[in-house]
Amino acid sequence: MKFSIKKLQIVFLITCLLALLPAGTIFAQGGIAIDGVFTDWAGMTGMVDPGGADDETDPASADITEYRIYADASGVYLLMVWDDTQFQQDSGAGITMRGADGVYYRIYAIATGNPGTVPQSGIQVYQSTDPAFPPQTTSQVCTGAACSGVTVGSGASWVDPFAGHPAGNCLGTNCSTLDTAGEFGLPWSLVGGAPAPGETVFFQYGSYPNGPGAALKDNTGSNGITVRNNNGVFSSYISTPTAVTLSSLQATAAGSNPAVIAGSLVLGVFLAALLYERKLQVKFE
Ligand SMILES: [Ca+2]
Ligand SMILES: [Ca+2]
Ligand SMILES: [Ca+2]
Repeated sequence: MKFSIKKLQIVFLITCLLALLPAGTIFAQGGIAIDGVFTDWAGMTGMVDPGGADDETDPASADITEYRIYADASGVYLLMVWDDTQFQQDSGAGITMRGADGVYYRIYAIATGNPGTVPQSGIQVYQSTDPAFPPQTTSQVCTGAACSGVTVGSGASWVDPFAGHPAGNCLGTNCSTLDTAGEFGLPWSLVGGAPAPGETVFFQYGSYPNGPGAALKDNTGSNGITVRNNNGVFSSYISTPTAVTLSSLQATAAGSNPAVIAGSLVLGVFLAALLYERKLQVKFE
């Protein structure tokens, strides 16, 4: 009898802890190898361009199709995808990140050549206090090989999420079925540090053919991907910027989060019940 109550208590406690996590949380399994092979991204949290196939034609090389994010204690891993499998002109795209330090970082990558690749020299990192990255508040963190600890892998073998769209709207022999992708590994120290337990960082993807601080062309919409540190386990999920802003505020004032309040109440009742049961046991012993 005593054993089954304990078992129930454990199940109840686990249920309470799970209830505190944001809806839609996906725990990534394993890690990402930065090697130009993309099978390790299967099942990782990603967003496909909600604009659909071939929604950017000016220039067509600025047409991006999807991105994915993975993170663990070692750093953050990004996947950026372009519709083309070859490039007549270089095509710059970037993932903009709201870092744990409240600063915005843009990880800018330039796809080039036939078949399309992103060479190590094609990676640049910028920071700004303004998410629009105006020149007066933007500075370069590093570029190319000087981006210490950054790893780059790429290739034209990503399966196009809009496979079968007209080949005339992309460049390359297999471009209606394949895309050029770059995978990048960054140490947290380069992008504002790792989020502390309970804190989040936020990512959006867009193309900037005229430079990392120039006008945004194609993008994957206003929603983005959030990475949250759940006591050392990093989860990622799709969210709105507003939800992230609120969540970030809640990370420094945890009491204001309704889910945390509800969870705390449930835990409080549970602990009270546990103490009451202990008291009864002491009484009867
Ligand atoms: Ca890989
Ligand atoms: Ca697109
Ligand atoms: Ca394609």
